[in-house]
Amino acid sequence: MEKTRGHIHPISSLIREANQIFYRMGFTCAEGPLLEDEWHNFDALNVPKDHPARDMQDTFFIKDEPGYVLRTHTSPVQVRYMETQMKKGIVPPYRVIVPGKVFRNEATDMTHEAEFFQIEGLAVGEDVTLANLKGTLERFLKELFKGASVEIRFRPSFFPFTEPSVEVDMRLVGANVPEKLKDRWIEMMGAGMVHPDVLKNAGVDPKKYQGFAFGMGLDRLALLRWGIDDIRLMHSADLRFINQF
Ligand code: 2NL
Repeated sequence: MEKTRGHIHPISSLIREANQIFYRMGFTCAEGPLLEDEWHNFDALNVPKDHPARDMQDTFFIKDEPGYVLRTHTSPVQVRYMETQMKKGIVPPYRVIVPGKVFRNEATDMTHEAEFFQIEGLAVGEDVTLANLKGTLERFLKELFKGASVEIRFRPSFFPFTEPSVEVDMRLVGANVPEKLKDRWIEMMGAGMVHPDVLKNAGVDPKKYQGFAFGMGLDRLALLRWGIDDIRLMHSADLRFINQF
């Protein structure tokens, strides 16, 4: 009889690969709760009380636990990481990545799911710059898309928790690049320098330290990594799809 064996889901495989690449650059990996308090998910991150992201449409509030939400990003884990280091008496420099599931109270369609995976990163130190951010992301994408030559560019953007904020675009050039991606700029993630108030809220002295941070959706990254064209396959549990990995 034919032997069958399990396969690693592309998202899990990406998390493992990203962990390894960032580990080689001195990052550790952190995890945190899916059920968060509003302080860690919003206030500490400089997200105003009247910010649209807090709206009923975007956030799952917990009816029986006022003040708690399903985390809308993994950033609260980085805030917790900084707080914990401080309590242990450990000062920067440190670098951490946080892969994990996040939740948005949105209508679902072919490109949107209410739960999805993100990976965020944070580096804090006495002389951390936007150039360090660019070098780190370039190295990450080059190792992830090995075989292709990878270019990245920053465009100005806005997030409440970073200043300045950027969108990071990537362009793949080379023989092994799927035709659809070849020579095209693709938006990959958001990033920036950690807002001084966010450092302060997490117990880090913003006069002494700076940080960079970035966040990206893993589903889209997986589509690009393996040239998959329909995001819905990712969570379809269709073995014809999963057996290819
Ligand atoms: C996106 C953008 C981003 C961050 C995440 C972050 C975390 C801390 C402080 C400051 Cl603790 N920033 N995270 C920063 C910029 C962008 O994500 O589009 N993600 C899918």
